[in-house]
Amino acid sequence: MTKFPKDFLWGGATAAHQVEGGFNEGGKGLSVSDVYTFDNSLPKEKWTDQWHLMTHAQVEEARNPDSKKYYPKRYGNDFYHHYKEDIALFAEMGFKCYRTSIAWTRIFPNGDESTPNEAGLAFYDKIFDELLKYGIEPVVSLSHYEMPLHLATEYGGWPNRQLIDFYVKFATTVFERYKDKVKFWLTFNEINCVKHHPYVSIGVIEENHPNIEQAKYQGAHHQFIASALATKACHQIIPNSKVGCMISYQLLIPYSCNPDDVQKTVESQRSSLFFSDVQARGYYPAYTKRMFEEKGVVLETEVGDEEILRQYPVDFISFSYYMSSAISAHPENLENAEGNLITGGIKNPYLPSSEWGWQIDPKGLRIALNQLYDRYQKPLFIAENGLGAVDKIEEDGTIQDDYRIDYLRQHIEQMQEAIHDGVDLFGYTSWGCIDIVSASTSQMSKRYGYIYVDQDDEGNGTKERRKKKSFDWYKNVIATNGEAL
Ligand code: BGP
Repeated sequence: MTKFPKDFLWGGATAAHQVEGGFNEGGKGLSVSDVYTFDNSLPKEKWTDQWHLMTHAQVEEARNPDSKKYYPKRYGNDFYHHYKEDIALFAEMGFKCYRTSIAWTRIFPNGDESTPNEAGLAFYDKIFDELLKYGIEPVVSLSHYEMPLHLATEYGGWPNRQLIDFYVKFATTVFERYKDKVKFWLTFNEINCVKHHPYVSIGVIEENHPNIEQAKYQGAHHQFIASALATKACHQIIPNSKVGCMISYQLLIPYSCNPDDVQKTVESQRSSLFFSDVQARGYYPAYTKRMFEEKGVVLETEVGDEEILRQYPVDFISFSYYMSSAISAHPENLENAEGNLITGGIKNPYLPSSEWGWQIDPKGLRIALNQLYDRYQKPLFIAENGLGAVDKIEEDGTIQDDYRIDYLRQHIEQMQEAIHDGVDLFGYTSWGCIDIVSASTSQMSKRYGYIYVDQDDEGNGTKERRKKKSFDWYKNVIATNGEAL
């Protein structure tokens, strides 16, 4: 079996808003994720609607300190107070890198201040120093669904071009502060998720938004410019830095060989890769014109935008991979097919699903790696991959998460196949290396970690950390550089 490169970056991933807690400590302001509410008691058919909306009413309730509603993202797993213990556990597993994000609102609480919050900067100094003490490389996302709420409510989020300056100010502030500690940076987490999580870039979305597609792509244009300017600044401030884009990648498969299914699948996959196309190639692809016509999008750009995009593309492509989905052009004609509630596609009868309906397709990862490498010819980094599952504590106190080991083993085997195919893959950070709050459902019970955290969906628990069976398994994977699976 093919060996992994000797300096392969094995590690784990989290995000500030899902792991840290301390939402109102150290001068931190509220981000859109701190007020995002999700009612997971609703039937799964209602879940997608919730992802599309974040109303002013929800925001006002969340701002209300006396609100009785529980906002799990604010509490994470309390990494804010447990980071030394947690990073020591990552080091025990032998992590070569650790991916997380800097909460924008710890550095600029409202996002439009002229001077940064020193307490926030000092917090991440401590995190990065702790990581480097063990020789663990930080891989840092600048914005992981964590736009300051103030920029959403007072400026309308990314559709407002002023956000470019606020973001570049934030980026250059942290590049300067951490230039001797961090060299791997990701500009926006899952930048293509604005398609189904518009609150992450637009912020407050009422049901009757005048033109949501225009807002999504105008906001994306400003993010593309911001990403390019951040890439420029990063290379100037941190000479040996590497900047990546980050997309959510679902392999899309035609449900049948009907040419209509094939065409719809090609269009759907391309509409998702549109975001990495612009960031990695440095220009809008030829298919943009027709795609925007069909969506009713007319971009407002400024002189110089094209040049900025062309001059400062990203250095590498990072992506999350959890699942694949089958696409049918005529789902209404399918008698016994079952809809995939998560992706809006069709359930693939050849694949198992997780308890949350995510279709498990390890072979799809090999296809994804080859497709992305063929498309961009830039180094690849898997920034997220993992299995959200309900873990059970046995009588003897152990957690036998063989299902998670199987999931990860199968995906790592496909990474080896892709490397054998010639793909330049330089790192892998499995998602949720420690139990954290789910982004889409706000549940703690959707556990991904090698480390169990005693906390339930309402935030109750001792926060005690406990190694699962997968902890020693992954430790051995890293120790043998992927040979022992
Ligand atoms: C990705 C996000 C991560 C993480 C992951 C798992 O879309 O980038 O933040 O949340 O999905 O999804 P979930 O937490 O909803 O199970």
